[in-house]
Amino acid sequence: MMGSMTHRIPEGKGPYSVGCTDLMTGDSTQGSFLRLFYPSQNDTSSEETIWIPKKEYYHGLSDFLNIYRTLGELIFAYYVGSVKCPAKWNAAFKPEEKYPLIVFSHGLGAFRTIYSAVCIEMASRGFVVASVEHRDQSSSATYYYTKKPALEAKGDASVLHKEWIYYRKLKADDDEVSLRRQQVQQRADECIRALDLMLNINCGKQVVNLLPLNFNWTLLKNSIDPQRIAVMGHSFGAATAIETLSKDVRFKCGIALDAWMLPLCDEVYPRVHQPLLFINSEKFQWPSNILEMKKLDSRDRERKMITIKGSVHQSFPDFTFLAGSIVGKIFRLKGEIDPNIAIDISNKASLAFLQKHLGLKKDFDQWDHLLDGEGLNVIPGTNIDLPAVPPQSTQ
Ligand code: 71H
Repeated sequence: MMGSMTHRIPEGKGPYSVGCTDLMTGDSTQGSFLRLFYPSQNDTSSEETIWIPKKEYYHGLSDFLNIYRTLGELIFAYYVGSVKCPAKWNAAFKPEEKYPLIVFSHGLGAFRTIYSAVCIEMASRGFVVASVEHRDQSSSATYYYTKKPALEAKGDASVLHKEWIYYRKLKADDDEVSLRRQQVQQRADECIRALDLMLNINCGKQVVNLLPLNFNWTLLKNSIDPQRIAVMGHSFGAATAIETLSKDVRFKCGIALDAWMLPLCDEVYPRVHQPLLFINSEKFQWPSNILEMKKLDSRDRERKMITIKGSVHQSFPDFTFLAGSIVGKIFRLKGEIDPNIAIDISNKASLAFLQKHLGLKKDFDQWDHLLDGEGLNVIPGTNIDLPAVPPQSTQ
């Protein structure tokens, strides 16, 4: 059904081998936690990457989906416990080139590891991709380390203690808009911190990874092009990408996958000067959400919007590739379109847009037509009928 041999997360289609590692810095929630996908040296020794690395993520997903943790753990362990994503775990970074960087932001109830079909494709085309795990209580689960004084230890020794943060459900008297606005601020700050961290590594600063991994970070020195940085995200993560653009001009463009606009307030729209691409699914969107996207339109700013026919909100995260047709339909993890075709359209349109606005010298312009909504299974703009625009006063 889910983790069967026939259903796999697709491999990257570009020329680079893809490596994957995790990085956590700082002994508080103020640090960074990210999964890095990157062009790697051909490394036959290293193994593929475990897709969902800890059982706590199953518990968090269970909470998010309103199922009992013990039942959820059983189901997830059975169906996806052995799933790997097609990137070589801790393979050596491939230096001697300056790669553009993408900071990726996940959706509500998601976490850093479950957009690997997108992140791996980008890395296989020569991007370094930092997939952030947010600590704003919108992830199903995440963790950080704190310094706890070791009571038994003599002197002032302290030990690092793991703390889990789970998804915060809406309470009866919660104001969703104000909660999401608060969260999107923290999310954008986390994207910016991830950029700071990657640029420090690029400058050769030593990194202290709290995770006990063997990875040579010094190979990344001078391997990121600080002029070529993009931010990308899905749903709440797409709102995060937009908020991030408004806060930090080091990000040169953004890609919003099936954006959920509720977390954004009107004041951010005029502050977004960078080019922005909206890639929407056919089934998730509705008029008021599209109207919010339209508020970002301006004559002197590059805005593109396309819709992938037959796609659903879950066409962007990885579960769509693992579900069989029955489970896929019941949980709306799959639309009418083959998930591989849908993600190819999304990835190719993204690559074409990134080439244009980061000034890359690659062949991604072969997919320029997708940005105009031309081609099979894609439409320009939106499938959503919008209320007629009232006639503009000429006074
Ligand atoms: N929901 N990100 C969740 C309502 C629809 C769901 C997620 C259930 C996932 C399995 C079924 C959709 C929205 C809505 C903003 C957003 C991001 F594993 C994943 C977990 C989360 C993969 C992707 C995500 S989904 C998402 O930023 C936004 C508005 N959504 C969404 O939240 N309910 C609780 C029931 C309300 C809070 C489809 C669905 C899903 C099944 C699994 F079984 F395969 F794991 C995953």
